[in-house]
Amino acid sequence: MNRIVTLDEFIIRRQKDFPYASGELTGLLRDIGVAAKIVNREVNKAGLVNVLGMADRQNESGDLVQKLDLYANEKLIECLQNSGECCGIASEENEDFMPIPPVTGKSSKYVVVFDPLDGSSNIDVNVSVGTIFGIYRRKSSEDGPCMMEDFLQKGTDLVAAGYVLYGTSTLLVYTAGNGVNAFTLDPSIGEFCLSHRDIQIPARGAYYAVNQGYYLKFDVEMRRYIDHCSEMNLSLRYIGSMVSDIHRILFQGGIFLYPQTRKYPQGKLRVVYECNPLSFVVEQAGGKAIDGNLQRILDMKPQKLHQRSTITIGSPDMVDEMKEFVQRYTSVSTD
Ligand code: AHM
Ligand code: MG
Repeated sequence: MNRIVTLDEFIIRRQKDFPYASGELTGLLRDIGVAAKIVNREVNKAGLVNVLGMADRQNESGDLVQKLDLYANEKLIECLQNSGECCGIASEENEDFMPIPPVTGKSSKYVVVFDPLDGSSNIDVNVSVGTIFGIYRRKSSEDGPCMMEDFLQKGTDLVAAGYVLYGTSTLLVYTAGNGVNAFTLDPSIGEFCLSHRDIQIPARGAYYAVNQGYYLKFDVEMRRYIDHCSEMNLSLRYIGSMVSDIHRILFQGGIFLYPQTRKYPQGKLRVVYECNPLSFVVEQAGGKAIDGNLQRILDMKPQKLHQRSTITIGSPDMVDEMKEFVQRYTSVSTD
């Protein structure tokens, strides 16, 4: 039988791969793992306790916030704040970033961005949700509090990123720029255990994921591409939780699209909290991610914390094909 490798053991071993690592990044990943276990416990019993339903407010981006989102947000903030392994955090649920004062007098060089509970419309109906996170090295001086510039970095500057999927089992998937590994929570011992080493996304797959209900609101070239997916006999799978949809594609191949619509002319998904961390994971697994202008997502410099973007992400050959398809169709229709 293979020996069990826990998340803690794995990240400590990997720390040795970075000659100047001080242990802060290792500590941060562990904090995120702890918060994920706490959130997982609440997600699992959400039907039993009074955490279901809408809280009385809307989040910064105007969406309805559900109570479990607030809980997950609080737990992540608590875990990251108490350890002092980062100097600031920015959450999709908060309007502004939060500087974190040094805990033991020593200031940290990292900031963390996260979407505490992605796909929250799924909570009430017992369908998968997830947590998305990204870690950047700060740009501002370590002598003072973190600044906005620390959070508005390109995705190419990410030091680590990942997600937790609260599904039929709970998985933590992360990359520190050296491949992608997945850890499955073993509830009997309360540990995330290495379950999938060096994940490689298939070059193409049998699925496309898009909110087909918005079909008539998409631009004509996007409608043509979606027709093409259907003509190719691809199966449509759309969970409405980006983490879950991307997770399927990471393992089985396929393409996920969230194009512009009339309601979301810039796209719906947030660059800092959703697009960048998931694009980093997918690229590290050999996939690709581009925006509606066919530019690489990770090269985009966000101008504000809650900036949204269009996105096409997934298997490399399928993203390339979609790009060529849109380029060809656009040039034909403007000729
Ligand atoms: P959330 O962070 O408020 O949950 O919103 C993000 C979610 C994604 O997980 C998902 O892909 C998308 O919104 C679904 O949006 P839509 O219902 O418009 O298709
Ligand atoms: Mg989200």
